[in-house]
Amino acid sequence: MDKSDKTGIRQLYRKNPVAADQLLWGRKSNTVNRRGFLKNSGLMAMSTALGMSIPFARFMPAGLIPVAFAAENAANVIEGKEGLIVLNDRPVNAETPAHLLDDNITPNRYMFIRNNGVPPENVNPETWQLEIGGESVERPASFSIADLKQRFEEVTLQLQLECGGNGRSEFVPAASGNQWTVGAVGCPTFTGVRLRDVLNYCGVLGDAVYVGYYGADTHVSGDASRDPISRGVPIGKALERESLIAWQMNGEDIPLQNGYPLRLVCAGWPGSVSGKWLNRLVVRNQLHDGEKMAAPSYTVPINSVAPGSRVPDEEMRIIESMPVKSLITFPQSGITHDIRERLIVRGHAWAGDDQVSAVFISIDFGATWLPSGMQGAANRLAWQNWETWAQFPKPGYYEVWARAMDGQGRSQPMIVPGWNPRGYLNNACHRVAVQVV
Ligand SMILES: Nc1nc2c(c(=O)[nH]1)N[C@H]1C(S)=C(S)[C@@H](COP(=O)(O)O)O[C@H]1N2
Ligand SMILES: [Mo]
Repeated sequence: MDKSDKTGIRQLYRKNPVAADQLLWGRKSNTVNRRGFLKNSGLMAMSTALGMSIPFARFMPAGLIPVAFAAENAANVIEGKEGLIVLNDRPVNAETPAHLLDDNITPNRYMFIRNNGVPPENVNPETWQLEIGGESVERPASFSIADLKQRFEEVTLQLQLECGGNGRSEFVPAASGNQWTVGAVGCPTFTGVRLRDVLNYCGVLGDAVYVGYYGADTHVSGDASRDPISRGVPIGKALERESLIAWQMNGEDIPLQNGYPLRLVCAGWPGSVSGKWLNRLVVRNQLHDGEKMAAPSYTVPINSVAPGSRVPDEEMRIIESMPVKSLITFPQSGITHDIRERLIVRGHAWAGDDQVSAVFISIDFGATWLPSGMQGAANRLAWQNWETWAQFPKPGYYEVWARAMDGQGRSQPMIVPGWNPRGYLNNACHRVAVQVV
């Protein structure tokens, strides 16, 4: 293949990013200088492939694959979720392109879908029951949705959910699982009751350490004795004010794929702790032992490991609060922009259980960073919106990068962080391509 074959390079990038990288950047030849930046021949190949010049090329690290070569949108197939990119159809997994996450509150149709099994059919909210049990509950009980509404205070909160595997597609060597890019995240409002009100009503014994969930979805194998997933949170997280048992998303029934008619929402942690189609909660006197609680699921190495390593289960820890991250939701990657105008740049940022303290953007591959304006969260565990603008010195290919910092001063990395066997917790900076003319 020729370096100037843009379509070919895009296809190669999707199939084998490492090979595409090598072809474009000629890593094997001497096109890279000692500091890891490109020399002229590599740059010319890159500009030819892009079809335009790169004004800040001197800051472009070698090995960086221009975000302009990222995958194009595939055809959508999920009813009521138009625009989502389907990564898998059995079980259904679909992510939201970043530019469709521009709303401050994620609309139901743009909430990503991550299913481990097959959602229940013919759900009847009138007869739906939620059982509360487990060895550390004083008075096991069963509630209809009407009981929950009648007995407990109703609360509405905006809550951010992100799949632990969001960003997995960037890990090298590749990690198995859905190849999420950036769109397995959303922040709708949820209406329901506090998990702690329900647990306290039933009585939590002093030895309680964990709350596990079970849902009505079934295993893809069809084997009724197997749960697709049954995870949960430590009792401390369960008893927080923001942990909800919800029956509404954005004031409407929760979409079937997102857990209709009832789901758990424990925001800021991997989405996998927020059980959908919720029909049973267990208060445990030990770490919950449901499906996908054990390593390697939703765990990362306690100590960093070399890419591609095999890591023994006992050297893995369960993921809790998610790391700081941000998304550029405007402009859409790949736009053409008039050099005479300022470009508005905006998006959201979140930091697990923590707050975001600042968001910066760069238009020169990270050489300089400018702080953006930021709003506070609607409530704890909601994402925060930020907005700023950029102005470009001359025509050509640019990337806008965003980098958020949490309340403890921890920043997003510019490149993919610590490799781990299942490809979790990639909170690298989001990048969008802009062609300035
Ligand atoms: N019962 C059940 N709950 C579940 C899942 C599932 O497959 N079954 N997937 C989990 C995972 S891994 C994630 S990331 C979130 C996704 O929520 P969403 O599909 O509403 O975006 O739901 C979690 N809760
Ligand atoms: Mo997930």
